[in-house]
Amino acid sequence: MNYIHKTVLDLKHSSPAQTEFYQAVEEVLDSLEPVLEGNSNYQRQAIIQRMVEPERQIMFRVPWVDDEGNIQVNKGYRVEFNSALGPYKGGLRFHPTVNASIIKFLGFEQIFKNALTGLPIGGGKGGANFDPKGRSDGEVMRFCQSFINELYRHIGPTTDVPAGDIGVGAREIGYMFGQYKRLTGRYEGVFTGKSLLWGGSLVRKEATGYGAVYFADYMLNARGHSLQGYRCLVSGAGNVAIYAMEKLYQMGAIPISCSDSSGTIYHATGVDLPLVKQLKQQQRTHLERYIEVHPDANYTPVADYPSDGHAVWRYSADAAFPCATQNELSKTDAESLLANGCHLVSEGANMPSTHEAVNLFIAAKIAYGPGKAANAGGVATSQLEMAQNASMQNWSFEKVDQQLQQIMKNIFVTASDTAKEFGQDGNLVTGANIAGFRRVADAMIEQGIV
Ligand code: NDP
Ligand code: 2IT
Repeated sequence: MNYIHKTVLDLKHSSPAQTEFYQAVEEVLDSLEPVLEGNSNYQRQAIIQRMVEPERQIMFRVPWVDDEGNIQVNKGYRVEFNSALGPYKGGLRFHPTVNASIIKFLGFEQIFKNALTGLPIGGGKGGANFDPKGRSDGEVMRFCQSFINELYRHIGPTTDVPAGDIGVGAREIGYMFGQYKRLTGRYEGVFTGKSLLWGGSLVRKEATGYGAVYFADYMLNARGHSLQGYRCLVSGAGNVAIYAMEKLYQMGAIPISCSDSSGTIYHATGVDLPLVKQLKQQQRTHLERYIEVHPDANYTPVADYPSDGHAVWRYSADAAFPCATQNELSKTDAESLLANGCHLVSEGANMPSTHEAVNLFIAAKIAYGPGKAANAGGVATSQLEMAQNASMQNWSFEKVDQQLQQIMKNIFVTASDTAKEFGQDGNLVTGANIAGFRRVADAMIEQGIV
């Protein structure tokens, strides 16, 4: 369609060299053709052009001093993408690969993901090209303080509420909250993913991984199956992957792999989750150490990965849960998964499958839950944390977990009903994109040209 094609072309001129951002935009816009054709008002209102341009983008210098006394300089970002549905909400990523394209793709995805939760949250994302690996707690603290010395003036509990993402967990949120409090003198719910000691919510830590597994189970239930006995490939060994594996075990499935930036573990009898938690959460070390304890497991270092993809997806399994990072599942990986009998993919990570891989899953009609639907449990539980902070309450684990399950179910039903409405039964990419889009677009129209 001309309108969509022209918007993407204009974007490539106005925001050059942002490959991941174009990928995320094209995936959403491709799905919107039927809804745009059926409603000329969206085009008259220039909704697409307005949606692909962030409301505000902040880029800033983050200088800090390392343990040797050297001055280090990183680049910080916060992209406040869309506030039609509520305050900007989305995580912060600290990883050496962070750049404007990565933050914009994540912020763009976040708009539709947050809309799908049905909760009052807009979309935003931020981060820095800082690598916390190998840094002392003191260095991480000084970096976080410097990051907040600029960011504090842009965020607030009713304006923009950051949380964690890759490289940002409870430790980093603690240091950032402390500095925000010192600078503003205010003790308020400006971050989510906080420690349970001072304003965090039960289940937030587990929510993204648990949510991706609940979503998988709802997809299977609709096809007359359940996760019981499923052998599952998981990638990643961070916050999302660990709690996805925990929930898989609780639901009677068996996670047989995990990975990190150094390599992939395959353990046919089931991943030793307490060991992975110890290696990654406490020792902050590489997964290679896993085979010292379990010589029967297989470890593939990154150097030995296939040139056209990732070692983790070349094993045989019933289901796959990509939970590490973007574009970690290639076309060849998807072909290998399908050839080996995989019939369920639930994305804990953001945009982990390439566009070609997604198309193969859709064409094969397997149960495929795109990230913006399947991993929305994290941000949804962040909103439950905001609700508890605002009402000065602490809800029980069971109460939050029940709400998380209900939200994941609603997302599945909404995406699946919307797919059906547009004649694409079972295509949750189309369903999720259109359902998220309609909610945001209609709110934007009602709020005028702003
Ligand atoms: P963590 O930092 O806790 O873990 C990330 C994991 O992925 C680590 O095992 C890391 O390896 C690995 N990894 C990260 N980047 C790469 C890379 N470029 N190549 C290979 N491995 C990599 O992050 P999260 O678990 O929080 O996030 C994982 C994914 O889930 C991301 O896509 C994130 O955007 C998404 N997500 C996170 C949510 C949350 O609530 N945290 C919510 C929704 C989505 P290593 O340990 O070696 O660094
Ligand atoms: O990608 C995501 O949804 C997140 N990193 C979580 C965002 C949040 O605000 O909890």
